[in-house]
Amino acid sequence: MYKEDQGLSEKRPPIILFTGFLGSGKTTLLLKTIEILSKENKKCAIIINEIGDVGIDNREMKMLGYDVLDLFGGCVCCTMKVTLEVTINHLLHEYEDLDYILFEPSGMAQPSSMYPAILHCGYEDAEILNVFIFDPGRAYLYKERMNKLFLDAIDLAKSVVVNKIDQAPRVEINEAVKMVNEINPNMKLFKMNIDQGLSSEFHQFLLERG
Ligand SMILES: Nc1nc2c(ncn2[C@@H]2O[C@H](COP(=O)(O)OP(=O)(O)OP(=O)(O)O)[C@@H](O)[C@H]2O)c(=O)[nH]1
Ligand SMILES: [Mg+2]
Repeated sequence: MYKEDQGLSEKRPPIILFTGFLGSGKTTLLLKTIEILSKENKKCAIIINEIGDVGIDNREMKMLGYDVLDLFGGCVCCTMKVTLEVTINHLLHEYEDLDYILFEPSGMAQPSSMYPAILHCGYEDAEILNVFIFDPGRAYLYKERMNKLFLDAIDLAKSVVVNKIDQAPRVEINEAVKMVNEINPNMKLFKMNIDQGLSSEFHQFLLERG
């Protein structure tokens, strides 16, 4: 009712959700993504768990014209659902001309736990661009110790970025690709060294979803 009152029912900025386990490269990808999007004159808002954690300088980001909303208190999955919902609603009502919302949940958060809050803001699954960042050097860990978490995360992902290909031996990269393809053949897969920049295919993928 609130949304209709505000006349905001039609266009919502897609949410790009950067999921992936600790240290996989989420923040690096988020930062490169806003760089690309802002060059295309897209207006982005970023939601992250704790600014200090990810090394984003709030003042610097604000000077560049980005909105950084800090969800204090750590893990979104267990304690921050209400806050996430409030934050997204706030963005939708305060900034009507947003092109994208970028969100990096904590590396400990189960991606599926983010969905209820986002869907509650009126989003549909198709508007949530869930990008899972996968460090192939950790494939053994996902396979043996975190299988359930991994299956859920890949199953929900619209895209998987197999990252750090500069570090991983080819056999590990191939194994990582095989693992994700077996779980979710519908997602779009990219192999990248995010530190060096984003591939033009990924760039295109982002803009197509805008
Ligand atoms: N060699 C290499 N290092 C990378 C690549 N992408 C990211 N890194 C490095 O990996 C480290 C972790 O990257 P982050 O982007 O902070 O990872 P994160 O997933 O946000 O980490 P948490 O938020 O702590 O879970 C940083 O030192 C990055 O510079 C890559 O493609 N190759
Ligand atoms: Mg991070």
